[in-house]
Amino acid sequence: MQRLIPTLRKDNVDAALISVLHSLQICAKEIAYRLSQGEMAGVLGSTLDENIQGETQKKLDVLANQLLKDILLESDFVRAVASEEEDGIVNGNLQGKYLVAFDPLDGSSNIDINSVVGTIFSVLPVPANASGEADMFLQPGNHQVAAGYVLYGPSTMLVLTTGHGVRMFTLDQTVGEFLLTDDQVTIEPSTREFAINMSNYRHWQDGMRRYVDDLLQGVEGPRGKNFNMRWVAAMVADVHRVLCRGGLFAYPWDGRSADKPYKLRLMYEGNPMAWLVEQAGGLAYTESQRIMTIQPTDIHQRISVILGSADEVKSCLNYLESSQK
Ligand code: AFP
Repeated sequence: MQRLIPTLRKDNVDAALISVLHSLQICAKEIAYRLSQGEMAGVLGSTLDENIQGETQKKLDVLANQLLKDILLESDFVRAVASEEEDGIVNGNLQGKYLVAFDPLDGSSNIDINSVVGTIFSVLPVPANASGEADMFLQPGNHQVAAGYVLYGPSTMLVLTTGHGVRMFTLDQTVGEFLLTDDQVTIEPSTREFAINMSNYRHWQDGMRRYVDDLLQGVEGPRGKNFNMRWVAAMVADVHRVLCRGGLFAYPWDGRSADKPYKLRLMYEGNPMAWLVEQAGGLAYTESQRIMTIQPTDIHQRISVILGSADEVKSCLNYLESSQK
């Protein structure tokens, strides 16, 4: 089985970008090891600090963030990083060609129940006349040069695109290498599975409620087929399932609090997942726009997300559109 770096070389990926992805795989192996130590690593539980988004940080969030920062900023090719756990960007090498945005541990509330978590990342080119400020990162998702995630589950997997389709690598613990285990991930257009946090039902728009109502009616309803539902509460795991066997994943607009109508972050959740899903033949939208075309206004911007099997995403968007009329 092929290792990560030779696979990237075969795809003619720029040597500097390969080096950045190599740094990311070093971080992934270290984070995977710490997670596998569980309670014994002495890192579980809350630090009692809050990150800039008002969420309690877990010790492993802090540790993963620090590791990613330290290793990426050591690279000659990384100009700056942006993290879910950092208010502003952190500058690295002034000559670096790339910017890396990441969520160090997505689904971190799963850590204390020994469940699946992941690291999501997005690599962007440094724009011309780079300011050294956060605005360097404010590029739409279709500027990404690499995107992916590491899933820390029963096995550790790296799922990656550089624009040559989606590849899945599995960490072989015996040799400490990510080996290519699926070289052409594809998402079937139709599905019978959806993922959404149903407890928010009463806060959704009418169109989203009507869409889910019809899914729940199964063969007796207008969709004429039964649907299954899954929710891991870590985007990385829910999107991984969609990449493996299709499905629709949604975290839509909701009216719980006027100042926070969206949950997921554009730069290090929406964009990288959108590119992976599109590269695998699926679709990734907000209620009204292809995610990859959104012009970001803030590195921590939140958006709604509807992604997965193409026919099902279209169907969901039709419900939303017709309820606007
Ligand atoms: P945390 O990383 O803060 O735990 O959040 C994970 C997440 O942003 C995303 O990965 C999940 O899809 C979503 O939250 C789960 O949200 P619910 O709390 O509504 O289940």
